[in-house]
Amino acid sequence: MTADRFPERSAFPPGFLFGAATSAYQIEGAVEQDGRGPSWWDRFAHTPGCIRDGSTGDQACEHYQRWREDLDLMHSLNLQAYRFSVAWPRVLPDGRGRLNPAGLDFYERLVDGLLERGIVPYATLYHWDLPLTLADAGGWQSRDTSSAFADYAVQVMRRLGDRVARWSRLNEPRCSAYVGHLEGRHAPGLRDLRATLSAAHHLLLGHGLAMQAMRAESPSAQLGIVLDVKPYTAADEGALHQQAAWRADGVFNRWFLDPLFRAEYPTDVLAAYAAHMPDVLATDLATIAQPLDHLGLNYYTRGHVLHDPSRPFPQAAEQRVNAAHHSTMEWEDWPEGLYRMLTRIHREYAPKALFVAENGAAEPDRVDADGRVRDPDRQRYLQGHLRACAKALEEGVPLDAYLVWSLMDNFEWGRGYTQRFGLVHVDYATQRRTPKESALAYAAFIRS
Ligand code: IFM
Repeated sequence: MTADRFPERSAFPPGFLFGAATSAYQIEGAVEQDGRGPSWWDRFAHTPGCIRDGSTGDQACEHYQRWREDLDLMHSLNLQAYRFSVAWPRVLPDGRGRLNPAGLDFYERLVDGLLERGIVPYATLYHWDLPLTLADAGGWQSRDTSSAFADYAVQVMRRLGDRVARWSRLNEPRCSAYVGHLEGRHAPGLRDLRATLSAAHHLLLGHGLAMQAMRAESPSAQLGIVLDVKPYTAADEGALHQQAAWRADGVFNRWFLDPLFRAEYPTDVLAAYAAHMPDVLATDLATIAQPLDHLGLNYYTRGHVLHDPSRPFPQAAEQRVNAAHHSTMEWEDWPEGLYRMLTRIHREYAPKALFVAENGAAEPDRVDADGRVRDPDRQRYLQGHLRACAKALEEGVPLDAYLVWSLMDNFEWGRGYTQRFGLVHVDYATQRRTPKESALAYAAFIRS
């Protein structure tokens, strides 16, 4: 796939939206302002040794104070849609019960500000900032958290349901479960397979319960979920390596797609995990597999793997493809994978509508003496992935939006501020925003 120019704008149907995405803890700051309660990310980030550069999201991009300026910036970049997340602890400081009106007021101002500027609001209800009270009561390992999530979702829906175009309940349940409970790199920092599978199940259950509650509250709302997806290729043609790639696909992709679309866990992975599974009640899978109005995909890179029996299931070791460009996250730029995931998910799971909820690259950006931020690798990355979208559209995939991760540089979780994913550069000392060259090129492409 040629990746050195934008596709023709006419490759995208009328009504297709181009925009950008962020999440609350990564940009808002103001963690103690206006009645926000603590989340497990506040505690995790403040625990010595958990964040690579010792930073926290306490201040982040000060978006809580600077949201007007940020909306103007989006408008100046011709963005047509903006995906943000609602911080659960801003709305319900204890996770359930007492509502914090100031928290909802903030998101209401944000949504109204987007609409005034002609930008379509996409809201995510959970992008990893679980209220600390719920974390201390078992977090996602407890079924109670799933029902607390549904109650919270309805509260937000009541206030903003008439103005948000698209609701996603969860962002990347895989990442919440695996990176937080098995790899220990995200809150709550565990390394335990049983905890991981329990969290994954209760996240999905929370999604299903929230779907039911939100549908009952507002039958016409557009409801979905955002999954991170990753194609796995075998670094060697041998059957053992192909099988390893399929197993890795099972853990990363099918473990979430199958329950959501088929009301079942994939049997091959389930066989390997059986001894560590939480209680799955008879009705759980039907609750999880509510019909979705849309599915958001976060795509960054592929996994290129070799069979490695010395590792735990899925016994797959990732290999670096040396010739390819890699971002500062060490992620390979491989647009073909986005095309493959879009067409495969359309073919095998047939969601009514698909959108790219996140796609982007972290690069070693800096502001040059002339005030410009030159980021040709990000521009190439975006061009290649937009071309992948155009190719998928040509083949009938019902794709209707593409959102860059991220609007601006921000707190990259366990890596702190060491990674710059933004279309807009943020100088954290002054909070000065500078659109990068890729942002200007993206803006010109959108307008063209
Ligand atoms: O920054 C994250 C985001 O919060 C979720 N998806 C992946 C991004 C890059 O790591």
